[in-house]
Amino acid sequence: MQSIPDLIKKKRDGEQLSDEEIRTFIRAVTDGTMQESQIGAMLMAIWQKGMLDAETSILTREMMSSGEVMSWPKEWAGLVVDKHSTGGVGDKVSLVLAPALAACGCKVPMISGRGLAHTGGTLDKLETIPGYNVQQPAAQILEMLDSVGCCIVGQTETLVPADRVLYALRDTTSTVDSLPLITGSIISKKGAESLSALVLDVKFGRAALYKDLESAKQLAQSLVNAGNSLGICTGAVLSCMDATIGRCVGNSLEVIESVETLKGRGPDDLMELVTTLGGVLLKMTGLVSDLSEGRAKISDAVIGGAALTKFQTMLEKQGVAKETARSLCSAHTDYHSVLRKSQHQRELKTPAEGVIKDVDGLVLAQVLHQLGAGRSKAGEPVNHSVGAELLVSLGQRVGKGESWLRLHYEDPAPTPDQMNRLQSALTLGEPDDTPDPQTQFSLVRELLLPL
Ligand code: IUR
Repeated sequence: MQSIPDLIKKKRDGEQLSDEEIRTFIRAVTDGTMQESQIGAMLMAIWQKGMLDAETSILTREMMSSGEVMSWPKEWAGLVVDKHSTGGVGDKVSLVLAPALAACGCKVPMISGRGLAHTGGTLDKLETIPGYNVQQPAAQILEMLDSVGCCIVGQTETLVPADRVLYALRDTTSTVDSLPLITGSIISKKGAESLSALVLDVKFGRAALYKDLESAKQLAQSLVNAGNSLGICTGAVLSCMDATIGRCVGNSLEVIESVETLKGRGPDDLMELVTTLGGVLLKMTGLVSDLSEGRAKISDAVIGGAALTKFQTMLEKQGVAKETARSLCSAHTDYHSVLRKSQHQRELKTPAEGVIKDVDGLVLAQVLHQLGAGRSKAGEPVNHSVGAELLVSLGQRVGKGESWLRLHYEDPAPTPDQMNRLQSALTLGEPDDTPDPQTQFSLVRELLLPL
């Protein structure tokens, strides 16, 4: 067998690694026999020389097999589905989509992550609900899928241990943004969920990992190839991540907007994403015959209240007191009787009359991060109540001095410089501008569906 330095040299020199060599690499990472310096060198060689699709598929499979792989009852064959998003601002899709899919007959073992840098994480959002426990044993996950159809939980210690080692070292060796390494990391974890179908929400735009549509498409294709190579029916949706998804950013506020959406009062852009991603999954499972039927079925589950009922039951199963879950999900609730409200709010005003042309989601997210809504290092606490509500819509005509953003903050209070930055996120067009509704308000740009 080749030594680890030989494997590093081979990739460093731009050669293709064999299946056996990739297996040796991942085993040595998992069993701790590969030194951190060697792992770092291999990561950098992969970052620089890349991998062929065939290598990426084997890397993904070996990473998946480095730990436990879940198994499901035979009767669920074809029905076990999940979604992964490459990360956004105000991205609360999972909170609505998981229960909507459950209401349509799917089994959704959603394993989610925490926020890092300017992007939010589903687990942080759900933890704003008192009692919600993201850490669930395998037996409870099985029970929840059986009785409710969905759960939203954190990564367990036993799933894909190789990724924990590689991800931490990618962070310290500047090798995060490598197509094969991102692909292996994301898809191995989905493979360990033993999914029937997977949809990827691959974002592009100023608040996304990849800024332009073309590079996001390359990532989408790489993820789709790796998913399909594991036998998961995999599709991707390319969606724009320039502004915010919906009107709320920040953990507590995003839970409120998600529950409002489950009550049929959600913003159009969020509903577009939920129905498209869900529609693609329903089509891939064969529960519907085409995408438009899938979209309609998801929309009915949300608007008709079936998804809200699933959400309420999921909360109870994951540790939320019955009374709290019922209060959150009742038609006319005071959300802040359940979710903590920030101590302070301040409204920002429009500097002139005009049309709302643009809101820079990245700037909003960066300032909110500085005010405590996000974390810079894994494990740091976040302030759940810090956030912002957009009070206007793109394309809306406004007068001078109208409130366009409500900032929710605690300690630290925003500095004058941070207030200026927030204000700079707004771009006003001339009062007689007429924006094209199709290009301005639709987030979904392209679909990459299996044949
Ligand atoms: N999310 C993951 O699970 N893995 C990655 O490499 C990235 C995001 I970037």
